[in-house]
Amino acid sequence: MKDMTRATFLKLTAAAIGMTVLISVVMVNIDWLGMDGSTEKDPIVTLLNVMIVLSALVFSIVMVMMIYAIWKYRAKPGDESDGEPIHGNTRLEIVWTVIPTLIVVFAGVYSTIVLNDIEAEASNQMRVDVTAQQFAWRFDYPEQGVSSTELHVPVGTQLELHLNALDVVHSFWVPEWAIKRDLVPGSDLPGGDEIDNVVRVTPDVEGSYQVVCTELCGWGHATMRAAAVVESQKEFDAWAADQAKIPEGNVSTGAAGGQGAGIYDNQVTE
Ligand SMILES: [Cu+2]
Repeated sequence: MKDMTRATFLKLTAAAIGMTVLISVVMVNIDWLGMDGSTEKDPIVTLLNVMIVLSALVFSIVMVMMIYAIWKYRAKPGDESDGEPIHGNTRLEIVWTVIPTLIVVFAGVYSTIVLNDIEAEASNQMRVDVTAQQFAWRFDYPEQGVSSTELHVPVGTQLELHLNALDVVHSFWVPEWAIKRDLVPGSDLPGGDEIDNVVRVTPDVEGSYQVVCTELCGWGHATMRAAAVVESQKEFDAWAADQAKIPEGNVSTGAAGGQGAGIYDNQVTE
């Protein structure tokens, strides 16, 4: 470092910035999370992009300095001597402590702001109790008094999903909604309120989606999917009224949903 001229320093800085821009442009333009399906999606994508740029910056600085050092301080042919013993460089150590600290503090504060923002309770909410088990989903609507193996929801309404699992840990994910949360057994038992099992999401694009389990939960894990239908309030009300006619204990499996249900009924649950 001592023998680095100002010109070399500027060249390395330019190389690191150039590499950061190049990586950022490519990575930010990749559609990582697929199509939009919820109001939470946008702030999450923005957060992801900011993190990509920060990561690209750190990666570029490390790569440029490493490649420069490998080239500049390589051993001459036939040089078998040991490297010079080097100890300490206070200024360098302060710099490489302060910069990562600032980056991590910024990332922490920004993530917290985004999380508080997307988890804020809206005035129009609908509660759905989501129950996962090997290898099926069940959705109970306490306000409507109905149950289903398909998740039907009215568009533009904030869902308050209460998650619970009957056997092992599962994970609730609708890719287009960009929200994912584990379902942990025991959430409904005494002391279970210490498990943060409520997740809020506001689907804002009508259409058919899939609830996917993203926690490897057993042999049938890959089949553990359910239909998620985002529809107008009117269509939802009509569906809920239909569901209410089904006799209790006879949960509808629907036309498209619950592919995982029933397939592994004989599977031993451990
Ligand atoms: Cu699962």
